[in-house]
Amino acid sequence: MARPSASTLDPLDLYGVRSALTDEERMVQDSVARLVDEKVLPTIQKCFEEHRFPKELIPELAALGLLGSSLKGYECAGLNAVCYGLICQELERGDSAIRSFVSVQSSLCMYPIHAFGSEEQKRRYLPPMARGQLIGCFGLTEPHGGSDPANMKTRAQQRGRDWILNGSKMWITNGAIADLAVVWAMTDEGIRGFLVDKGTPGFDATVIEHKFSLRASVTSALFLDNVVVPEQNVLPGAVGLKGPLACLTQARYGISWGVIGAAQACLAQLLEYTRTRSLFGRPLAQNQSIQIRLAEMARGITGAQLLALQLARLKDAGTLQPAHVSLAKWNNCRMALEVARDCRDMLGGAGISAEYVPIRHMLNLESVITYEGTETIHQLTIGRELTGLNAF
Ligand code: TGC
Ligand code: FAD
Repeated sequence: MARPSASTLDPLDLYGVRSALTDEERMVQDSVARLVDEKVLPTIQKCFEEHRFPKELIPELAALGLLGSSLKGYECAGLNAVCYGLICQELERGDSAIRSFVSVQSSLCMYPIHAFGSEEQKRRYLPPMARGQLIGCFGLTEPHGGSDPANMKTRAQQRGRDWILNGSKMWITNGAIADLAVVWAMTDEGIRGFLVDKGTPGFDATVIEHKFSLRASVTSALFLDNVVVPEQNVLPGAVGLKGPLACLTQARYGISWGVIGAAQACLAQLLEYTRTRSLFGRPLAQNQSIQIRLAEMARGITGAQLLALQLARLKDAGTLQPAHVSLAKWNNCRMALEVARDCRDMLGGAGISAEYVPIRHMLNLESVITYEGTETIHQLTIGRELTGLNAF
């Protein structure tokens, strides 16, 4: 017989991580959650089906201060690392595409300008980017192999006070809707970052169609054919692979939190489904094997939450290392993907229907576990940290 649970625990937050948050952090989480409930969830499945990024959300994201939210000055909100994590978590509860948009704008475009840009570049680009009036994209990956960006073929050669860029970039989020591309190119001194404005002659961005994943996000290829970039558009503070990798650390941090939201969305729907669906004369949720699978999900989500919270503490303390982020990105993406896949399975045939969220999250997470460093790249980063031996 079913025994009603006396538990007051939140199934999506078993260890009460929310109670460890400050009032400000809770307020940020609640305001983003409201935006997701009211503006993202009602339309996102249709956007996914139509292969369309909901550009109309950009002013709403900007109005809440979600673009460049952890940067200080230049009209940015200057929030702490926990807040940035919670923003990503709530947005990805809606869809990875929305979190991707905010990750790219904040961590991959505004961050390098803030960290490595001249004062003039910061003043020119950051305020309109925070307002959502200027959209950025980040071009690091190339068609011949994204895992090894040190081997990039895109070249920048100095000619007087200008630089001439030639090459191509692949799988670039926001590419075709961006007003600005942060393009990383090899120079005689090493890799450098270039701010390429939309409309610069020789620069083109084309949409990659027919994706099965992140269908509500714009993914593009970038082409650079003798593109002239003035010296004033070169990031002065970044020379070498360290520059783009530092941006990836910021974005991977956000992903480590974000994917928790996707897993929570799947589990929430599954708990309801297994409670109300009756098979063999009892609720599906009253079978041991189903409960074990649900418990596994709660274990995964709880572990990921605690990991993310400690990651935030390290980030705010200024002691965050790339290996910390690699462990969290690997663990949390793997956890979320497995939760989404298992939820899809427990929904039976309904699991392939657009009426339920797990299949959309599952398909999105196939990208999330690949981009910002594949699972293997993060495992090898931890391996290198543990052994001191480079296996790349
Ligand atoms: P390696 O010798 O390890 O490093 C070169 C220099 O960089 C430093 N470094 C880092 N700095 C900051 N953050 C990190 N995460 C860093 N990792 C390394 C390192 O200390 C060194 O500094 P120095 O002073 O000695 O020069 O370089 P490697 O060539 O061996 O490569 C290492 C490896 C494989 C880990 C790196 O290439 C890598 O991470 N590959 C994966 C590439 C990747 O993640 N691409 C992502 C593209 S962007 C994207 O996917 C956006 S999706 C956005 C969305 O829609 O949300
Ligand atoms: P490859 O590097 O060719 O890897 C292929 C396989 O080989 C992988 O399984 C990998 O794990 C494995 N592998 C690689 N090296 C080793 C090794 N040493 N040992 C064992 N196995 C190995 N990039 C950007 O620059 N900007 C963006 O905005 C951006 N957005 C993206 C959006 C989407 C939807 C996607 C799918 C990708 C995006 N990317 C972006 C690119 C992404 O970062 C790359 O896809 C990723 O880094 C992997 O590169 P690759 O696809 O070329 O695969």
